[in-house]
Parts: sequence; structure tokens; C-alpha cells
Amino acid sequence: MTTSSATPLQITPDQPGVRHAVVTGASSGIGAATARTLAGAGFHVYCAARRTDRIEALAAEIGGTPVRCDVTDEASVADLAAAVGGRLDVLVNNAGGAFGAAPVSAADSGDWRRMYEVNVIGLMQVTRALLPALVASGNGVVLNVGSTAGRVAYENGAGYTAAKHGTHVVNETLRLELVDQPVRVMQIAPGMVRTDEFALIRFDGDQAAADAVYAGVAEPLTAQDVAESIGWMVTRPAHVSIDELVIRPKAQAAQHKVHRVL
Ligand code: 8X3
Repeated sequence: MTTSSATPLQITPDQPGVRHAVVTGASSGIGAATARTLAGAGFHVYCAARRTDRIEALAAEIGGTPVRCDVTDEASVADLAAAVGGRLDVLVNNAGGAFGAAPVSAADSGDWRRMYEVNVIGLMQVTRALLPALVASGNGVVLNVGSTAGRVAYENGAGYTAAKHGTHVVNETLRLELVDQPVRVMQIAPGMVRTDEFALIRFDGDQAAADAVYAGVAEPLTAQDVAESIGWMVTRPAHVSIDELVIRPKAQAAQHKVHRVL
């Protein structure tokens, strides 16, 4: 089975009443869990990500459509929009991530650019491309996956926190701009979520550094915890907008206030 960036592998069900959702960054973590959750709620899910092997397996599992997409590439995003077609009910802008953890004095410009590219520009490009289809649905939802890092600052995190503050501001702006359109704009802001890849990518494959993030924390959030909340948010009645939902593990009362038993 091969994946074209322009053509989904499976025919989208056209039965009346089937709601369609796009999840970006669907190859792992919160994105994959969200795709499963939305499929379980009856959505036909377009699983968008760069890693074709993963999205093909996921889409086969949930009866969705894999679409190769690099959200930072305008042409790739245009292909996603073409694959989705003229009507879309829910867009989950989940693609994002942190690259590096250094003080500003030692910041890597390339890491900062990559974070802005994926967390802000990528989110904008996908939203811009899919907005006409969301409007056409008559009751669209854009759900942006932000972070508690979009609400506070912490040492060695400025590249990521700046980017996630960007995600937050785009989210808030879009809601203002779409007030007279049939599209709700929502954000979920997770705190500490233990996934296979987030911290490992941030620390450039350093497993010990990644493990230290969660050291002694009894139960960090899981991707499934976040996905279930997303599923609830996007299935509220059309007049209800969950503007922002902050979700943390019980052990994380605030960014710097984490209960660890070591
Ligand atoms: C991830 C949350 O605390 O690593 O978005 O910034 S944190």
C-alpha cells in the first residue's frame, strides 16, 4: 500500500450524517489517540502526518483515511485540503512539538524556527486551507492543541513557550474573526502528558533526560486522557464553545509545582 500526498487511500464514506474530522500529527501520541477517540464517536477521520507507515496502520485500524501531510509545507497542506473536499466538521490542529531545551543565552536559532514553523505557521496554514470546508459544514469546529506552556514561562523553555503562546494568540484571534461564521474555535492546553515521543524529541533522543521530566510523578496524563477531553469538546451542542480547557495531572498543581516521590 502506498500513500500519495494528494490522494487518500480509502474512499471517504459519503453517507449523509457521517461527520468528518481531520487530525494533524496523527502518527503518534495525542494525535493518534484523538483519531481513535473521534472514530469511536462516529467520525470519519482523516489521519494526517508525515510518517505514512504509521497513518496507514492507524487509518486501517479505525476505518479512516490516511493523508500524508507536512503542515509546514504549503503544497502539502493544499493536498490535504484537496483530499478532504468541500465539507469538514472538525479540524484538530495537533501537529506541534518542542525542539531543544536551552536558556535564551544559548538558544539554537534553528530549533526556534522549527518550533514556530510547526506550532504556529503550520497551524495557520492548515486552518486557512480547511476553513472553507468547515464553514460549509454549517457547524465546524477548529480545536487547537496548545499547552500550559502557552500560558506561563519557565527556564530553558522560551523557544517552546514562545511558540505555544503563539498558538494561543492565533486561537484567540481566530475566534474573534469567525464570530459571525458557523465555526467554533477551541483550545485544549495540556500540562504534563507522558507520550512516547514528546520529551524524547525535545531532548534530541536523550532517554535519561526525557525520563527525568516525569521522574517520581505517580500518574502523568496520558494521550488518551487528552483525547477523551477533545472528544467531549468537539461534540458539545453547536451553540456551546469550550474556549479553552486546561488539563493537568493531579500531581502538577502549577508548572513549577509538581509532586514527585523519588
Ligand atoms: C507540554 C507541556 O510542561 O512540557 O506542552 O511545557 S510542558
